[in-house]
Amino acid sequence: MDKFEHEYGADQIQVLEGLEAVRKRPGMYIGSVSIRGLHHLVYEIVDNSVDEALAGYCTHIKVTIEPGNIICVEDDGRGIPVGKHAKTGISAAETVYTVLHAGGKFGGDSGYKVSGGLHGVGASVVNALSQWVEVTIQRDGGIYQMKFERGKTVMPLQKIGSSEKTGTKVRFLADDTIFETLEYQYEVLENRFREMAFLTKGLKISIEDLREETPKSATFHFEGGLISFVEFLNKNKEKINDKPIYIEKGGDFPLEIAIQYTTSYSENIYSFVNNINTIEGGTHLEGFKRSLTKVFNDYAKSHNILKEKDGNLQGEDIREGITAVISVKVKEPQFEGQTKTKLGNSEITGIVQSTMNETLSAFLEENPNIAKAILEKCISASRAREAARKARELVRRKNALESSTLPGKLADCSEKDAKKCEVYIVEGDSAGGSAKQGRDRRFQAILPLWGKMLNVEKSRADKIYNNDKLQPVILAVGAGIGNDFDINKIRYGKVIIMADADVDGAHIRTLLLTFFFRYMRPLIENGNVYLAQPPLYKLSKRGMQDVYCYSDDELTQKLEEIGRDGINIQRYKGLGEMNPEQLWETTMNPETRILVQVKMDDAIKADETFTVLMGDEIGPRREFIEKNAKYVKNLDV
Ligand code: 0RA
Repeated sequence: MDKFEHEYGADQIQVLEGLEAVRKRPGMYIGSVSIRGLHHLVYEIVDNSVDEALAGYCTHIKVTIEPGNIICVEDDGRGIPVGKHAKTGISAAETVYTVLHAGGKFGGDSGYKVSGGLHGVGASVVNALSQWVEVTIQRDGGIYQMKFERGKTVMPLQKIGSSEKTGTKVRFLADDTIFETLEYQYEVLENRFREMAFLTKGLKISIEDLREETPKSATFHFEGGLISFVEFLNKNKEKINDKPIYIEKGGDFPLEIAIQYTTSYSENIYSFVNNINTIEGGTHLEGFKRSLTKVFNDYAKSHNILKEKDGNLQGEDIREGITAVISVKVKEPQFEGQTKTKLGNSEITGIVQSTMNETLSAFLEENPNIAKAILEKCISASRAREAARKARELVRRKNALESSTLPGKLADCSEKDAKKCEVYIVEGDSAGGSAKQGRDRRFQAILPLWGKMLNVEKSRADKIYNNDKLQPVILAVGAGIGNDFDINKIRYGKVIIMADADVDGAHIRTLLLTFFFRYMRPLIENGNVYLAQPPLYKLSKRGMQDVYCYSDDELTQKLEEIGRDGINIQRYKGLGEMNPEQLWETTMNPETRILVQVKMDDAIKADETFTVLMGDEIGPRREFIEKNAKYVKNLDV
């Protein structure tokens, strides 16, 4: 044994039991053991360094994905304290890595931890779920190091050299007996670190992926903070106010807001509490919306842009075309909702509202041209909403007159219980025909799509109601759109998009997803939207049953199993090449098909995708589709 005593006292036994509990039920601590949980490990470690940056001591965080999926996170903060912890008798650093929820309990609290929601479970959870962890600290003139295996200390903290620098470096290899995969997705990590850099003005975060021969890397550093964030989100859109409106306030409830209007018709508001994306919104978002509605209405009235008799503009009119990011810091956040991403602290609504009222109304007074341009857009939004309501009524009346409210092209199923029913939305006539013949008509309906797809990003609701291609989708789903959408009225439990595995298929898929995202969002949130996965290859050989492969990896694997002798490989270019039986067997039979559920968690990434795809600039679009033809598979990461 080395000179550093390391005996297990009563406290330590408790510690080991604690980490054993994490290994037994990893999902309780990091959400899941899928790739999402794997990425979470990295966020946990990086969050600790971001806390050090928020405390004002760290300027640069460097993340490296090393060959073999080893993660290295290095910061230039003060270094985790190395002194002995009074109660446990072991170093503070080791305590942080071995005691559940021990982080942030050693004085010098920075105040607002990047914690809460799914985050904030701490370094000890990462330790418990890793094959090994190695922590190197530079501090107090020395270099210190400690090592762990599956949560157990194999080398307690010891001095291994001297250094005048300070900082913390953590390297770890996640446990492959716990996680489904250890293959980190560079793009997912890159997106999260970009977001973190936007949210922490001045902090530099770099990421490098050394797993392949040509390394990938990026560095994010935004002096503009949320202003840069909003400019990034709007980079392919036409702006109404060139410079985002910026609101910042320190004190007990630090608050930062950036707002920029574009000529698009969508509403993109992202909110964060302690750097966590509050996808479900909450009291801070409520305060923001109330203030926005009130300040613009007051300004419009007092400047005679809106007459008293016109009544008020609705919140949704004022939010048309808005891109905004709201970031608040709350000391004891209460997170509610299904995914624990909804802020519950009721006092925050009023605080956000009053802070924003003051700054926003002052801004409008000082910038009358911008105020006028935004209000003109709000007023036409209000007119369009009225027109949409009329169009909707027209559709309803027309439906009431016609015997059936269902679109003519729809081949419906016989089952009446919506939960058991599925509708396949299929592009093109030949695939639609095969699907109609191949389906199980008891519970599977087919809706073929025809004609040119409307670009939903650029269209207001009134046009969408009257679009020939989307109207059948609206009628088939049967639950309305926009604010009228009622998830309880959906006619099918599964809405399945079936498109070719090529660039055009990716395009139609994205257009439909955009439409669902913007106009039937609960359908995605509720998990009703799926993507069918047609096979890419068919392998046939005399005396052997046909084998289908759904990816290139699977093809390689199957070829290895079967051997290449006398084998015929058919590559499917489209759904139309399959006969009804094959389509049923490979893509529609619930026993054998693969369905990918579309998840909406990562709304920012999806919105960016949609914006690039649908936005005004055609150049980046083609390129993007080609690069990301398979992106939809990553929606749930
Ligand atoms: C000084 C005091 C405290 C933490 C740190 C430095 C520190 C921790 C980490 C974790 C990763 N990098 C780091 N750099 C510095 C304790 C502060 C507290 O308990 O609130």
